[in-house]
Amino acid sequence: MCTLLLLLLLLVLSVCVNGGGMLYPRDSPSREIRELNGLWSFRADFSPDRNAGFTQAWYKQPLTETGPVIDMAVPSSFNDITQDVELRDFTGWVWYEKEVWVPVRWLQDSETRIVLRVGSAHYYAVVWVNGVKVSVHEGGHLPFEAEIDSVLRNGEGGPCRITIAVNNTLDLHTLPPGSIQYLNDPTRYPKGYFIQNYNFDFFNYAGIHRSVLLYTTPKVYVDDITVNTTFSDSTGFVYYNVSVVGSAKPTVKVSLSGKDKRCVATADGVFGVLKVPEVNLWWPYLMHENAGYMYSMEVQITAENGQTDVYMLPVGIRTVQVTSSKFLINNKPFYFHGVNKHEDADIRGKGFDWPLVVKDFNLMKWMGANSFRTSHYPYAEEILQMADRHGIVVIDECPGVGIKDIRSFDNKSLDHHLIVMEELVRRDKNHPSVVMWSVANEPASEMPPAGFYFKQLVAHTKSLDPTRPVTFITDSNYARDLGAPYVDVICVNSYFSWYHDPGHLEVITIQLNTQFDNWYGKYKKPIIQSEYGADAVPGLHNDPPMMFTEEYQRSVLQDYHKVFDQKRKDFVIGELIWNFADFMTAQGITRVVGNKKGMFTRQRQPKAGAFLLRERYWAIANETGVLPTWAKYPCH
Ligand code: GCB
Repeated sequence: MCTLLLLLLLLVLSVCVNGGGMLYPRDSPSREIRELNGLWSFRADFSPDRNAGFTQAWYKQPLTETGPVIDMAVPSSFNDITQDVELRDFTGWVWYEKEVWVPVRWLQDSETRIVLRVGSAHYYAVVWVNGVKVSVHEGGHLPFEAEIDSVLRNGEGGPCRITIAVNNTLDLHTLPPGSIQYLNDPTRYPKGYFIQNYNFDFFNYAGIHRSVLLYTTPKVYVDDITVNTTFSDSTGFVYYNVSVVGSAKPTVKVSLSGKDKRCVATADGVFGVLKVPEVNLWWPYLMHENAGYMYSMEVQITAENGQTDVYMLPVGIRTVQVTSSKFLINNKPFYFHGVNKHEDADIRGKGFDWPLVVKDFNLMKWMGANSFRTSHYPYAEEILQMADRHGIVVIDECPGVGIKDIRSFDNKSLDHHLIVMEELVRRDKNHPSVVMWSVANEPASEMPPAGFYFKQLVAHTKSLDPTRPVTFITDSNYARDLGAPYVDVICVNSYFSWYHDPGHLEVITIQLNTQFDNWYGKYKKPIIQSEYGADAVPGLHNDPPMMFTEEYQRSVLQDYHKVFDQKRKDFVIGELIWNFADFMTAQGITRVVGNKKGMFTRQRQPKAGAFLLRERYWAIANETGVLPTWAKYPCH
């Protein structure tokens, strides 16, 4: 009973901290959606200071009237769409524009609220509707919105012109940090030459990466919903909190239906609890034959004037808990046998693409992967929805990557980092697949400001969501890491026989044993090997193994696995391979057209390592003995 009351209290507290909502747009009897994906007009601002678009106010007129435009696909990164090397490597403002007709019925009904939503634009974005600025957003990988009905209704009619300027310049106070470097030596560089430096190992793809859409709600609407779940014996409990805008005393009706559409629980009021008899818990893939069970929660609000709004939220009922040596889902030990990913593919770069998403989930399931980390930034909401439905467990990482410089620990950076965590938790808090927040990847956590920085960051994240553990990914020395005391789970990256002692496979087992014993000895917290691996150029072979061959990659994995198999009896709770697939990086002498540590090529064809991991992951899953015969490897 105490736990239940505590959950309710935490729920109310967490909602207070979160403020306004960012619910995924869904249609319903009271809401409509219009996707604006497809072809947009596009112009990169090649002026020396990249500022001509603003000084000449390109947003005030159709983009074609400002100069030459090209067709651009949305969503997509713009970098690999043309044959132009300058556009591929462009740094600065690019301009997108689309004309759309807004349905007259939306405009005529003054009780309809019209919202423009951008799923993600990398990195800064400014949005105008018919030349009127409606939104400015800083940070890629997360959605932002603007209410635009007043702009549309005050206009002169005709199609609505949406202009979005996007800037891919990172600076030291953004996540991830980067910096522009002017190279002024006229004997070596052209006049005005500059480059962008960044401390992370993936190509800085840019543009409008996720869907742009218009959607409607009534003026009185469900602004946010937060759910927390638990269970006792066979009864599930869904604690919910609904925030409503536009009505002081709305009537709120909530109901929960199972997969068969039958209603299993109802409740009234802005917050409360749904009691679910004979609950179907949300279980991870391969841990239960009915993995990824999702209920549908319908929230219906009615205002004093009779106006109603309906929102349907998918809900999975599960618990998460961390002990000194275990990660528990629904009170059962969970072992992460999974992958690290990137949003990355040929041509579209980081642009959202359904065929790619479905293929990647099929490959993960083929491999027996039960989890992934959203290295090194939040992935599209649709990917998390897939993870919910397929029971794939997610470590949800914010874009805190490349925090290597002393200046990226200053107050301005910290403030921005806290805001990004707020946006991330606000967006992803209701996904059962998300079991842990990662606030950063490989920061310089031995630098003195790191102690204060991570203490604040972890505490803030826990105040936003008291129900999930928090971590960051470290590659520091266990004895000098100043952030590790604040995390719930230690996540360590190491590349023995690759970046250290390259070519010496024989060091792996000894160094990995030492790594685990040191970290566990000091912190007594469960450990995930959050990255390990080696580059393999597909089709390159050598026996005995040599670096960059498929045989070497396979051998590195095998040696790591020997140690995992010992330590997972004790306190190692997971292994995430770096990386699921090859991915693009900046050009440099250690990268051969990108990072080749994938188990799959960038085109998603398996390398030798993929088959090894497949054997291993299915074997681990079978140890639990819960799988019916039909699900056992090799199943298809
Ligand atoms: C790491 C980073 C990851 C890199 C990887 C590598 O430690 O977290 O972003 O891509 O190593 O391959 O170097």
